Amino acid sequence: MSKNVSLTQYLVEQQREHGRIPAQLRLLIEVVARACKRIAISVNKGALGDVLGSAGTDNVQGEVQKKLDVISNEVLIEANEWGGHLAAMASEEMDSIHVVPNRYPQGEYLLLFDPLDGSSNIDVNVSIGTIFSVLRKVGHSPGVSEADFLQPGRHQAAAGYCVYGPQTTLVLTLGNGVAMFTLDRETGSWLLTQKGVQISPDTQEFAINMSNLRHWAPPVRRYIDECLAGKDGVRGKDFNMRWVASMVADVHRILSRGGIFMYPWDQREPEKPGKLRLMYEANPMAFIVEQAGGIATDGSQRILDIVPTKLHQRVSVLLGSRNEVERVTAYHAPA
Ligand code: P6P
Repeated sequence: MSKNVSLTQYLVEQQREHGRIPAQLRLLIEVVARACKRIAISVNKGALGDVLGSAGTDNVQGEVQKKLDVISNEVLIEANEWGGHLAAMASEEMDSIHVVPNRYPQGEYLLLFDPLDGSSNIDVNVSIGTIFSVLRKVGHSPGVSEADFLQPGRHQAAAGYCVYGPQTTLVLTLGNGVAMFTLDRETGSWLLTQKGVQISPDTQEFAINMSNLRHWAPPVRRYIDECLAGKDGVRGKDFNMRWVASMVADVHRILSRGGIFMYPWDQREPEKPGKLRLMYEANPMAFIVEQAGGIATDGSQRILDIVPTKLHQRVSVLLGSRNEVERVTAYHAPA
């Protein structure tokens, strides 16, 4: 792999080869990538900067906001307001959409993000990340509202995440495969380190929060019990388990070496379909996973086909290696 293909060069080449990247979308991707660099700098300060601990406020999810949640959200908003590529933004950290102020030109795209996913890991120095999803503003009616965001994930123009770990890595899809860029801290450039990422269709590694075992629905319990039975059971092979409690880190591992990630519905809060949010966690990750040959369902349907009704709605998530996700999804089918 050439060490010197920058994100900008990659986007230009994608435009030449596939004509998939209008100027506004290319600007959007580059602006988000630059914002992720700024977030990485704040994350890496840790205890040396005034960035750890609680911000003393709650977000729309009713979760205590960490200082870095608020900082990251502000970085993404400030970076994207002026460019003329967006009509509005939506964030896990904001109750309602943020319309681009009138002092700036409005663009044709909508940007959704979880500015810093995995916040519980911030203060203990475990990988966290930024997740983003790009939709087109459909129709030409003036103005923009929350309704413009309520599109199924299959309509995404782009999706990506940045994982702030031992390396700072940007993972991106524009609908033509998945590419990974590693931040070269000496030059400040995102350099292409992998393209055409493919998830192994089979795996021996599952990711789920086992402490919820007693709360799962029977199909999930059956699948995990079979994995735990190992080579002496129906699967005929042993399984390993990983759970970082940071979706970005778990999904990045699955993209890198296969696996299945599960955050299913459970009976702790039965009125909620799941913990993770559809619009800015499940949809972008599902787009990336499918572009890498994996699949993503909510146990009964393709996540990217779910028609959203609320900006912050939650969803059950099963994603990763095709054959495993198909198996556990089949267990959910009515007998
Ligand atoms: P639990 C982080 O808060 C997050 O939204 C995902 O990144 C992660 O997969 C999940 O929640 C972890 O949840 O219940 O295991 O702490």
